[in-house]
Amino acid sequence: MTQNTLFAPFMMGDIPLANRIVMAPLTRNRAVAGLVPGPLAVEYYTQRASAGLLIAEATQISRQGQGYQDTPGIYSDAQIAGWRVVTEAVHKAGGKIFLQLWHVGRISHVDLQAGGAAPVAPSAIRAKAKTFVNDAFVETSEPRALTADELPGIVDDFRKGAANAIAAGFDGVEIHGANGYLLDQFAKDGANQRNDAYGGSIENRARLMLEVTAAVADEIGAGRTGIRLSPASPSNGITCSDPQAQFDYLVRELDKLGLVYLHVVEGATGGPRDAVPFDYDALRGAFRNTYIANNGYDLNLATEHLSAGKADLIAFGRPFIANPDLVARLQTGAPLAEMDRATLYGGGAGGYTDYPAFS
Ligand code: 8OZ
Repeated sequence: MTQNTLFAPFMMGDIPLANRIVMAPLTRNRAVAGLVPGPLAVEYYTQRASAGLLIAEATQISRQGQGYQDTPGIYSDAQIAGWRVVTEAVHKAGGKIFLQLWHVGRISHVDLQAGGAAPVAPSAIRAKAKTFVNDAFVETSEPRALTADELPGIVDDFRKGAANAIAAGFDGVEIHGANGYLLDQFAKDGANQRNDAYGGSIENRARLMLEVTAAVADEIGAGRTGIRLSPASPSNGITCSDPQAQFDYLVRELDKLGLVYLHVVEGATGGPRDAVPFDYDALRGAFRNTYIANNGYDLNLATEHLSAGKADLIAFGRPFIANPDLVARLQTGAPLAEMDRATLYGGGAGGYTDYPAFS
């Protein structure tokens, strides 16, 4: 029998991975006091360490970058210390782990912002989207437009977040450039109506994402810097009139920085893969290093896309929630457990660390 490449080792730059299965970042809203990942997070990630690469959940780089209750941060000493326990446990279990660095932009609420301030965005355009705060789903707040002289501070917050992630023992970071959050808001004209150097043309809308990525790569090395994009996803009420041109340009420029990977959500995040026609092969072709494909993959599609050379690694999100041993289940053909939606966001061990391995 020929070996399915999904289960074969892979060198991601100079980082050896045990297989080609990636655990996609998943928001679970279970940080403890101080927005620190607690002991349950240690257990949760360790249970899933047989993935070739774990990408830890979206983690805000600043208080301003938070948009939901109980998501972890990477800007305080306590948060760094909390993450260090996670990375040590995952490494001991033989896994590799990156941290996803996050600024939500307009997908936030005044109750999460210092002094009840408005969330920040490229333009003062409210998202048609909900967030989760005070234990309820609520409309996002009206944002205010960032001034140009505030943008270097945001770049610097990403840079510090990356340095902190390395101090916490992560193998690298993934910049969250997807799903309608700050960097995606700048890239897409439905949220970006600026008329300065950060809005208008394709080049201008790409500028903040490229500056952030260059700063992070400069801080920790391009070999430890990846990025996630969702060119065609309408997540969090985002729209774009020219996604193919925008993202063809962005990926060409990102490639010049020598990033270790490009992680692409193909289609609508968590939804149809073919919602909007989009040529993902063009992105793959424009990027020389590792291409991670995500969204709606099962064993068959993953195997097909790896053998056709359409991707190097496949990221699974939701299947990892109820299947801590997803790699073994896919490899042996064991059935996959279904996740419980009611315990996705917030709470304790229930629906988080109590999904058993297949026996
Ligand atoms: C689900 C709920 C809250 C946030 C993303 C970080 O979509 C998220 C997220 C997902 O990237």
